Amino acid sequence: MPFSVCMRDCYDTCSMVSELKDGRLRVKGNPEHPITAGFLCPKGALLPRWFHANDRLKNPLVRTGERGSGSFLETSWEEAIELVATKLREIIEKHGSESVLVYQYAGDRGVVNYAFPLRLFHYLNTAMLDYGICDRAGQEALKDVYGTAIGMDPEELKNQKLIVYWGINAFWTNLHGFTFAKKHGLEIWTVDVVRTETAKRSDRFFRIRPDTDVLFALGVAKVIIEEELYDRVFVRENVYGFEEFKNYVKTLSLDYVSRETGIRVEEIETFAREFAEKRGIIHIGYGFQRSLAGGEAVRAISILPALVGHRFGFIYDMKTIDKSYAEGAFLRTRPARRIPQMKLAEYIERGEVKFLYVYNSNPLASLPNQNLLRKALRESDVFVVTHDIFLTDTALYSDVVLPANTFFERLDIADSYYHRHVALNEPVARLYGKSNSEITRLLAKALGINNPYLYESDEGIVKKVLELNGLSWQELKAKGFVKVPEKPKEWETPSGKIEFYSQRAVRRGLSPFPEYRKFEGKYPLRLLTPTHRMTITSQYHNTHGMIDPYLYINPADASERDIEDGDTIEVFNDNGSIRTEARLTEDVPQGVVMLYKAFWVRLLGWNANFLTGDETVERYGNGSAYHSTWVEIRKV
Ligand SMILES: Nc1nc2c(c(=O)[nH]1)N[C@H]1C(S)=C(S)[C@@H](COP(=O)(O)OP(=O)(O)OC[C@H]3O[C@@H](n4cnc5c(=O)[nH]c(N)nc54)[C@H](O)[C@@H]3O)O[C@H]1N2
Ligand SMILES: Nc1nc2c(c(=O)[nH]1)N[C@H]1C(S)=C(S)[C@@H](COP(=O)(O)OP(=O)(O)OC[C@H]3O[C@@H](n4cnc5c(=O)[nH]c(N)nc54)[C@H](O)[C@@H]3O)O[C@H]1N2
Ligand SMILES: [Mo]
Repeated sequence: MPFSVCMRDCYDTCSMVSELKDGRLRVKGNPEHPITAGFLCPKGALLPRWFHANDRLKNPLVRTGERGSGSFLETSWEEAIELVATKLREIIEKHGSESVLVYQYAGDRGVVNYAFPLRLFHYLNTAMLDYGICDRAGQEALKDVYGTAIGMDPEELKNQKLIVYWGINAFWTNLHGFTFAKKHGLEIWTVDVVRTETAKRSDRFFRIRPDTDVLFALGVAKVIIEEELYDRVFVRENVYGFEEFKNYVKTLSLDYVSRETGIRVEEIETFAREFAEKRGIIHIGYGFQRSLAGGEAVRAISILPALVGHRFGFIYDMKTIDKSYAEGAFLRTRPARRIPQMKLAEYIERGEVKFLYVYNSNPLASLPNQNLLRKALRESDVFVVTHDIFLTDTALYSDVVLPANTFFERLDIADSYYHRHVALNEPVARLYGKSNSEITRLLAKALGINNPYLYESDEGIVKKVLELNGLSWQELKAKGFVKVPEKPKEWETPSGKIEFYSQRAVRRGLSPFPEYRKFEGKYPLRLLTPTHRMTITSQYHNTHGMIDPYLYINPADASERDIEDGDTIEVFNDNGSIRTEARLTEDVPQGVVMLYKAFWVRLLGWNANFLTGDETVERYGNGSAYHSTWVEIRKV
C-alpha cells in the first residue's frame, strides 16, 4: 500500500498507509513510526471524508460580482492560467515586481507543495512574506537565550521523568507527542490559563493568569537558585550571565509573583523543587506566545531547563532538513522586499500590493482584524488569485480561483516541526484540481519563462532534496520514513553559551533579562482564541463538521451580566462584534472568555478573528498577538 503523510500544520506529521478500494480512500496510521505509532487523531481518521468531499473545487473560477458575493463564472484551465499570467505581466510592467506578493503558509507541509511555487516568485523578484502568524515571538526569544529555537529530539523523552506542557494543549494539538510521553511513564504537568483537556489529563495543573508566565518562570528560577537546587557545575561551565540573573531574580518577591499570576507561593515552591529534582523538560507551546507578552515569557521559561542541567531541555521547533533547494531563492537577482505577514491589510490599504497570489492558506479566516482586511480588499484594486481545494473565504474574495488537489494525489515528502523523521507521501488516487507544483509550471510556461528550475519534476525535487540532506530514497521507499541524524549542537549565541543575560536581546533594545509588563485593553474581558479539537485552524470546518462555535465564560462573569448557559450574546470591541451562544464553564477563569480560533466565516457568518487584535510584537519579529484581545459581552 502507498505511504502517505498527513500534511497538516500540526506537530505530529503522521506517517500513514493509504489505498483506494472500490473508489473510496482508506487511511491507516503506519505502525512502524516511532512517534506517530500507527494511530490517527480524530481529524486524521476523517481524512477520506475531506478527500471525497462534494464541495471540492473542480473547475477554475473567475469573479463576476462584488468581492465576497460568490458570483463566479467557471472557466477552463487554459483560460484561467492565461488570465493569471496576463495580469501578472501587466501588473509587473505597470507597478514593478515588488507590488506582487505571494502569500502562503502551512496548509500543506510537503517540501514540494510548500516550497516549489516560491521558485516562480523568486524568479520574478516579487515581494515575499515575513512570516509572523504563528510561532515567531518564541523563535526570536529562544534565539536570544540559546541561539536557536530547535530544542531536544522528543524521542529522548524516553529517558526523562517529567514533562511540562507550558501553554500548549498537547492532547489536542500534539496527540502523538502526548501519548508518547504517557507511554514512557513521564509525569505530566500543564501550565495554562484554561483547564484544557491536556490539563485534565495531567498529574498537576498550574492555572495561570494571562500574560504572567514570565513572572511565574522567574519566581520558579528564584526558588531553584536560592534553595541551591540548580546544577552548579553545568551552570558554571555553560551559562553566560548567571550571577547577574541571580541578582535580577533576588529582588523579586514571591508574594508579588503569586498575586500577579494567581498561583499560590507554595505551588511556586513545589514547582521549583520538584522540577529541579526530576530535571524537567518543558514543551513550550506555540499558542500561548501569540500575545504581546509572548516573547518575554518564552525567554524566561526557557531558562528553567538549563538551570537543572539540560543543554537543550526544551521542545519548541525542529528543523531537520534544508529545503532551500526546493524554494529556489537563488533564482532572485535582487534581495526580496519582505512584507510582514500580520500587516497584510495595511499594505493592501496603502495600495502597495497590486497582485496577491494565495496558496496553502486561508487568510480571510486566519488573520486577525477581519473587518479591516475585508475592507482593504473591497476598496483596493489588488488582483487576487487563490489556489485552494475548497471555496474558502479567501477564495470568495478572489478574482481567480484555481482548484488544488490534495496530498493523496501526488508525490511529496514532509519533515516535522516536532520530531526528527522525514516521511514519504505517494500518490494514491486522482480526483480534481492541480497540485501547487503543477500550477507553478503552467504559470511559468504561460509567462514564457525558459528557466529549467521552474520545470523540475516533483520526483526530481524530492530526490535532490534527499540527496542534499544525505538521506536515502531507497530507505524512504521501503519504510515510509527516515530519521534525520542529529549533529552535535552548539549554542549559537554571541558568547557561545546559554545566555541568561541576553546580548542579542539587548541589541534589539530589550532588557537583558526577561521583563514583566502588564497589558490592558479598553474592554474588561480577555478573549482567548485557541485551537479546536476537530479543525486545523480553518481546515475541516466544512468537511468534518463537528465544531463548537460558542463563547465559553466563567459563571461569575456570566451572572454579572445576567447571562445563562445557552443565551444568545453579543461579543464586541472596537474591531467588531459577533453573536453566538454562551456556554458557562469553570474551565475558563474569571476575567477570561474563549472562542475557538478560525472557523469559516462563509458557514458561520462570523469567526473569532472579527474581534482579534492585529497589533504585533515588533521586537520579536512582528509576531502575532491574537490573545492580546479584550472584549465586552452583553445578552441580546
Ligand atoms: N486540533 C488542532 N490541532 C492543531 C491546530 C488546530 O487548529 N487544531 N493548529 C496547529 C497550529 S497552526 C499550531 S500553531 C499548534 C498550536 O498548538 P497549541 O500551542 O497547543 O495551541 P493553542 O490551543 O492555540 O494554545 C495553547 C494554549 O495556550 C493557552 N494560553 C493562552 N494564553 C496563555 C497565557 O497567557 N499563558 C499560558 N500559560 N497559556 C495561555 C490557551 O489556553 C491554550 O490552551 O497546533 C497545531 N495543531
Ligand atoms: N484567532 C486566532 N487566529 C489564528 C490563530 C490563533 O491562535 N487564534 N492561530 C494562527 C496560526 S498559529 C496559524 S499557523 C494560522 C494558520 O492559518 P492558515 O495558514 O490560513 O491555515 P489554514 O486555516 O489551515 O488554511 C490552509 C488552507 O490551505 C488549503 N490547502 C490545504 N492543502 C492544500 C494544497 O495542497 N494546496 C493548496 N493550494 N491549498 C491547500 C486548505 O484548504 C486551507 O484553506 O492561523 C492563525 N490564526
Ligand atoms: Mo500555527
